[in-house]
Amino acid sequence: MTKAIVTGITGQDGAYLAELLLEKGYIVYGTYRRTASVNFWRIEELGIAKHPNLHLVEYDLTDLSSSIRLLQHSGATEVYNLAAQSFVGVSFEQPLTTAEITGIGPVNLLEAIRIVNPKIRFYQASTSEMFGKVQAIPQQEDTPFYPRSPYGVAKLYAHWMTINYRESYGIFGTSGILFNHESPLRGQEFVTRKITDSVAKIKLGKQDVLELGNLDAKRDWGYAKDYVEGMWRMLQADEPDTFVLATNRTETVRDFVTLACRAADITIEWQGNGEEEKGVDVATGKVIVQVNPKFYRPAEVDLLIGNPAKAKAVLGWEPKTTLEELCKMMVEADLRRNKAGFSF
Ligand code: NDP
Ligand code: GDR
Repeated sequence: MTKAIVTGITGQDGAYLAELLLEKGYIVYGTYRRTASVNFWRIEELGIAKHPNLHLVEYDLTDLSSSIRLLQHSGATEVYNLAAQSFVGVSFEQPLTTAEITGIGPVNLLEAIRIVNPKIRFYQASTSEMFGKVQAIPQQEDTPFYPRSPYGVAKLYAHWMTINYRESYGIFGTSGILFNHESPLRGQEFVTRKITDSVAKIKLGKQDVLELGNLDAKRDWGYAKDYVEGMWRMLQADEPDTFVLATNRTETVRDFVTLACRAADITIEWQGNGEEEKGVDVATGKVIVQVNPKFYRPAEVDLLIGNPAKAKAVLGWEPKTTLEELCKMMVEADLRRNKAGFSF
């Protein structure tokens, strides 16, 4: 049985990737951080927390010696590095922590691979945030990078280090440049899940208003479950490489709110502009969405749209889920959770 390490199993992608690998018959070593109250709600919701082939291992990406021990003790031949301080907004407040975890952290794993077993295959979770300020539309593997946040800069360092270990030491280091991907397991700090959870609460009378920042930002949103399949395919390829995963469709944050409202049977009308913009429930006349500048970022990534043609040609990967299906799935999950009296 193939053994794989998934760092960041308590996160959205870690949970879905672990589920996929277990379905494929892998033994999975899923890493989590020691915290006062560890949160396994995602792997519990997927029903894999007690799977006999899932080993949960305490681990911190910033620690070289524990990276070495993780590889030695597991005997894994595939490492998926999904761990990161992944919230762009927080990276402006905590740039150094973000650099240590998101930028330098992956190098601990690359060094550990070099020391323990250079044949181990390594996946680095790179990001469309590295493209940042628009240099070309759509963005693809050879588009110049221009990151616009400490998070994007840190990820770019880890991306180039993955390529550098590939070229310097022949390590199978692959970098997946993934555009935004969402799901019912998305963290509530990210805009799509913040929207779907709030729309569910508004629908159920548990919340009055949803406050958002920049409604004009455009993102290429896909479904996380489709994207973890792409990660796995990247490590089964003949050669290590760099691949973009995206849907090639972009929509504004405002459009996502409209879709979420539609999925909850609410018709929304937009009034005003900029910081004065409001979303009004047509049936009741109540303001349900308003802009709060506190959610704006010091520097914004205005427009992301990716071209996944290389992933299709080399890996046979394609996104399967439309934005409408994804948004509906998220709203329905949040309606269900909020009706049951909880929402993570
Ligand atoms: P999440 O924020 O949901 O998960 C991040 C995971 O990293 C959590 O399990 C977190 O643990 C863990 N982690 C954070 N710091 C450390 C550390 N010092 N040591 C070990 N583990 C740590 O992210 P996603 O699942 O959404 O994303 C997965 C990866 O893909 C991330 O690297 C992200 O930057 C990248 N990415 C994500 C995209 C997306 O749209 N989702 C797009 C492109 C890239 P804890 O629960 O303890 O905080
Ligand atoms: P992003 O995702 O920064 O693209 O990073 P996020 O959902 O946080 O923001 C998307 C866009 O929405 C705008 N926005 C708001 N964002 C948040 N979080 N909260 C708000 O209230 C709000 N209002 C407007 C943002 O300004 C932004 O333009 C995600 C993360 O998963 C990264 O780890 C990953 O690398 C990238 O996607 C690809």
